[in-house]
Amino acid sequence: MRDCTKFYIDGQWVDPVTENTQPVENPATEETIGHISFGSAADVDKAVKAARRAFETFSQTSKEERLTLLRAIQAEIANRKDDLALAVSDEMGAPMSLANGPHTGLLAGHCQTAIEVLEKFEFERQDGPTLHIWEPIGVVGMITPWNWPLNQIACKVFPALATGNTMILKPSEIAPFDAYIFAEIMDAAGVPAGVFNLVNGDGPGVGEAISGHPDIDMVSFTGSTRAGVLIAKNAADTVKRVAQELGGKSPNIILDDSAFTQSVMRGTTAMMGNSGQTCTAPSRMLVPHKRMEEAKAAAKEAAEGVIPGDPKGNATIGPVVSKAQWDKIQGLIEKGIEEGATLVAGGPGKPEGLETGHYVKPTVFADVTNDMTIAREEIFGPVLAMIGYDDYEDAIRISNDTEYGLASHIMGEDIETAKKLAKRIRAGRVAINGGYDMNAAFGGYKKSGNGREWGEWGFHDFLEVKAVMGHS
Ligand code: TXE
Repeated sequence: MRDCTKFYIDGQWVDPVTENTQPVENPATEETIGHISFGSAADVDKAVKAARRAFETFSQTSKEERLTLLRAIQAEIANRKDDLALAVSDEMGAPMSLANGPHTGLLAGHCQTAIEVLEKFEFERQDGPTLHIWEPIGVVGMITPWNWPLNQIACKVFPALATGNTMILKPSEIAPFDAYIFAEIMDAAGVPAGVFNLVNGDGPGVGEAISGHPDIDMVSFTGSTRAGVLIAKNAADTVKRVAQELGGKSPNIILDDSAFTQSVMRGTTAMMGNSGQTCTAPSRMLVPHKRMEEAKAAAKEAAEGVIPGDPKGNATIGPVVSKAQWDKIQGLIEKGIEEGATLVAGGPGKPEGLETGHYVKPTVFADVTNDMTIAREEIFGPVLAMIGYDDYEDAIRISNDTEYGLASHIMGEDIETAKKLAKRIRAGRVAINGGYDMNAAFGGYKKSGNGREWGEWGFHDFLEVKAVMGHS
């Protein structure tokens, strides 16, 4: 049993101001696997005071001092990699291969990127008569979700630390154990007291205390558009900076000249990865109308090759994170059938033999039109919607006909055509033929959010710019 009921504040493991112990479930077994405390505004206040005190000195540290710190954290991450992977698998149901691979790999990757960016980053620049200085924004509140829990912590903590900020992290109450180990890593690496603080709890209890706190300068949030809007509203009175990484409904345009069967299969498998719980998931596959039948066959084969099951076994995907998510996904699968989409693979209910655990059948819908609910709402489960298009113009129109704009994908041989199309998509990212880069900007247009994470882009999110004039 993991009992992680303390908070990490001012370099100490402390009890919550008011005891409020809550269970945490393993979504694969539906058993309680441990406990955390839900904090309150009083705990947030303690953490803010510690972070504010620490900011006085930490903001004045040199780049070299912060590089030394990041390298010490990097070494501790390597020491605790197995513990982190097991925690992620236990709390959100990720197969061990995924937990040992991308989940922990992204944490280490963002740490390495922050080191490389910091080595080169110039915090001062003379522009004609003006000296521009980049300074840390101050105390940052970080609110993170459960779907890529380590990645989302890494995207915020490392650039914030590299640029001299202090912080309070509230991880998801659904998947909090990896964050607990992360706090142990920060402690073991010698992060000065008050620079990094961890307070657990839910949105209304701790999240709102963070977004509304008058002495927090910025809130960096990843999660649902629903919560992102509430956070921005609650933050408005204190005029703090709000960075939001929210939902997505990403198009994946399969061009006629792509290696068609392979592209459809790859896109289908990618949709199912992490049980579909990825904000950049290629959830709307756009295929030429005339090739819909071919696409159906390829997608069906790929979906049937995705094996849901025990995360500690050889399954390709685990369960989804909670009963609430399972219910939401089932409702949307039912809606797809009701609204007339063709069910090609999967469907409602649990996969055979997996009655315990929040397992979802890898599901593919074809002949979907872009006005159907399954084409508009973020399902956040292993459910693909295949939509037909007539020509490039139609593909672009459908791609942009969404309230989201986080990611998009294009598969095609002619790179010049793919690049032309990429420029017309209203989204923060376009991956051509699966392109991927840890230094590429990550963030959304429209209701997918504000601000940019990853690489140097993430540094700017946590910096103020000061102009000093009249000195030369
Ligand atoms: O997210 P919430 P939920 C989407 C996805 C999913 C849906 C619901 O579609 O099905 O959101 O997931 C904290 N003030 N994404 O309900 O509620 C909460 O405690 C401050 C997309 O689990 O957004 C947790 O730490 N904080 C997404 C975090 O917000 C609040 C990742 C995320 O929880 C709050 C996850 C409030 N009022 C879900 N309410 C992505 N962009 O990757 C909640 N929280």
